[in-house]
Amino acid sequence: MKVRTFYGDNMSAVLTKIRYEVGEEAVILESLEHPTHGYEIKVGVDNSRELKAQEGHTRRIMKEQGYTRKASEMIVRGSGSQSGLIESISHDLTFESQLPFKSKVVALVGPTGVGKTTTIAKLAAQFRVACDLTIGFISLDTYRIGAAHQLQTYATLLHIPCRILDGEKPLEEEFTNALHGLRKCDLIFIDTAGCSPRDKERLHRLSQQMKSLAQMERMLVLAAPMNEYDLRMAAESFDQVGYDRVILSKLDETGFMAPIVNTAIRLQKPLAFFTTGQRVPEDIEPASAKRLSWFMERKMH
Ligand SMILES: Nc1nc2c(ncn2[C@@H]2O[C@H](COP(=O)(O)OP(=O)(O)O)[C@@H](O)[C@H]2O)c(=O)[nH]1
Ligand SMILES: [Mg+2]
Repeated sequence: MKVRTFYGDNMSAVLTKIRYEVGEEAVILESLEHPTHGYEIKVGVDNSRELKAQEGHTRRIMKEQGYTRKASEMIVRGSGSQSGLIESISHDLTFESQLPFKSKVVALVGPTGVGKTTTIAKLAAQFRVACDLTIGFISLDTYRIGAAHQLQTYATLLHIPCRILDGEKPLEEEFTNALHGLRKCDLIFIDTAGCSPRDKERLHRLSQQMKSLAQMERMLVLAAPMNEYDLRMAAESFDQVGYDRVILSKLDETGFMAPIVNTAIRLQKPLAFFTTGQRVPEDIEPASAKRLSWFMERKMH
């Protein structure tokens, strides 16, 4: 219920005003003579219909923008203020960007072109400075000519040791050797080959590789500009590979946040980092409800 205050020369003038503006639904809460305004009456107004209409309006916009019912509920619950939306997002999604990683070895997995290699370079550069860690790279991406070279280039620029596995040799042995070579590092990032969610054979191979290798934390990278169908396919496919946390990339590239927000809610995994551009190492930040709400609000109005 909303409280409104009316003034007038006398009681009957105020009541006429109330009847005219609010109608019969007004409930008188307080009525008194006012020292300067003549007469004052406070009334309670049932605004549930107004609120329902507002809510319906917000829900309609959310639906038009492609948000699922669960995501719309999250937004409607938090509508009205930015802090409300942040609270509502924090209720439905988990954010875990803090160090240390769950393991000394961290692999980034995900579809092709989402930004895995670039994100590894950003993370390495940031953590090396912020946490004074010695970092190493291992590339499992031996499918594409030049893919490992990209990681190697970043490694050279950042003065980070980098091992590229030979795709022709037994993987486990190669990997053990690479780990041994990097044994003095505090943190090792593994770059993996991008896998199309439709390429079942390669996905199976990647999941076998991941299982056979040393204990590691896996982070799934998903790009915000991907469409809902591809995001859903990727999430389902990479379930078989397994992952602990999620990185949302390329948030700078789209104002259409519904697909990535729907997916984040569906995944039920903690969000770790957001990437927001091509610059290495600047364009990466810890994932947070506040920043996600900012990206979502950019489009909502
Ligand atoms: N706009 C934008 N581009 C990005 C971002 N992250 C990566 N990229 C670009 O996406 C392209 C693919 O990145 P790459 O790291 O090779 O993807 P990978 O195949 O998953 O390893 C490159 O041109 C990157 O510069 C980001 O956050 N925003
Ligand atoms: Mg790559």
